[in-house]
Amino acid sequence: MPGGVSSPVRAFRAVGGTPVVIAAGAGARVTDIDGREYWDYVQAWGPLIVGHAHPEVVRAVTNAARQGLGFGAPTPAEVELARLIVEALPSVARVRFVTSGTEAVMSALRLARAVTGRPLIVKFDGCYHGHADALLARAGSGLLTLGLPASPGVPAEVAALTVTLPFNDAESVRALFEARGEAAAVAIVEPVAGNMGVVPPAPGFLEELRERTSATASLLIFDEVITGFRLGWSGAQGRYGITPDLTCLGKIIGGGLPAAAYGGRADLMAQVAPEGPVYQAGTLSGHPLAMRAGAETLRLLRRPGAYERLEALGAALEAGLRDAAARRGLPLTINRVGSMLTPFFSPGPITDSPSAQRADTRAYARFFHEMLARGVLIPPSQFEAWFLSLAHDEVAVEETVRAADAALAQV
Ligand code: KE4
Repeated sequence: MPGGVSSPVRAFRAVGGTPVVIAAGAGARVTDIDGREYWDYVQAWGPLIVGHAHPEVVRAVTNAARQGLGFGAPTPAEVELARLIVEALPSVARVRFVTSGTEAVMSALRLARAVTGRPLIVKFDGCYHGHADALLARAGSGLLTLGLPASPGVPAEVAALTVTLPFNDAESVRALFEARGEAAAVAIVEPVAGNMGVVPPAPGFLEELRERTSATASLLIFDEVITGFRLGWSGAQGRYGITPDLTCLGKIIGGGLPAAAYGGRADLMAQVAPEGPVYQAGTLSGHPLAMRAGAETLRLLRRPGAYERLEALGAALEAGLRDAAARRGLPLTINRVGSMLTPFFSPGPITDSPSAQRADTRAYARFFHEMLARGVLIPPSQFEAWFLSLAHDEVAVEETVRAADAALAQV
């Protein structure tokens, strides 16, 4: 197994040391194979918003497993989850399930290129949308120049069809769409960035993107793989009042099991095979156990007060970390939206990838290990989001802040 892991970030390369190997999770805590317990802010990178091994989710999945482990056929569970998603997201009239966020984004981009007949993809520096070739492209020398491969194995011809703009830069959006809007199939954005660390949209940024894509008959994709059902029942699009043409979902909708989806306008989704000509398929798409885990998770999130609770826990953790850093006289900039946050080791402000990149990653690495030693597992990278769940409580936050206060003294 390259790096000894199934996904690079788990290898602790950004913070050094040997990755912890997790044996079990329960609520807001995980236990490693040596029996050490941690408050968990990785939360499997976002899906476990109701906590690890929630009894109602485990019971539902166990019962479903007794009925079989997949059929490659329509099942009631996928219809149930589809209905919940369509109910929650007014912009999503129809939805197709796939197995990973990468697959959701890859499929949505193919659909956008098919329905517009255009080749160009616009993405934003610091946003991550999975590892499809078209999205492993980085900005060329100038804003309007061709993209360059961001990984070996991505042909230059493919990267050249992806333009990367600065996140939160409405002026670059206006300039790009003025110059090349007629060739743009789609713009894709994390409406709240989570993959450069948490960076909220600047006022007017998402609005400019919506206006420019509409004005040039390009499509707008919101990649809500992280923010979907994280930032509210209607995700970031509900929180910021922007209606995308297509939305990509993942993580929370599978409740920790492999499930993702893309969906949106009925006229666009009608182009997806077998109804339309745009081909996309998947052996494990709509897997009944993942559908069941997702439906139970969303049902728990739909209960009154769930998002208020997540907001209160996020605010308490942010305040505690901020106070601890102030006591130590350390420059910590905390970006938070709801129950996702990132403390940057930087005076800030952190509003885009260049400013995020200026954070002191060595300080973060030392902080990471000091926290680990005190029983708190935070993401092993400065450029990821910490997640709170409904299983976290005031005790978890107090113990985390106490650990951070001691850890910061060692940074
Ligand atoms: P997956 O293919 O990993 O299921 O989803 C890709 C993806 C798409 N869009 C957004 C906004 C995402 O954050 C992701 C994946 N997120 C990373 C961590 N930020 C997953 C962790 C990993 O790569 O191991």
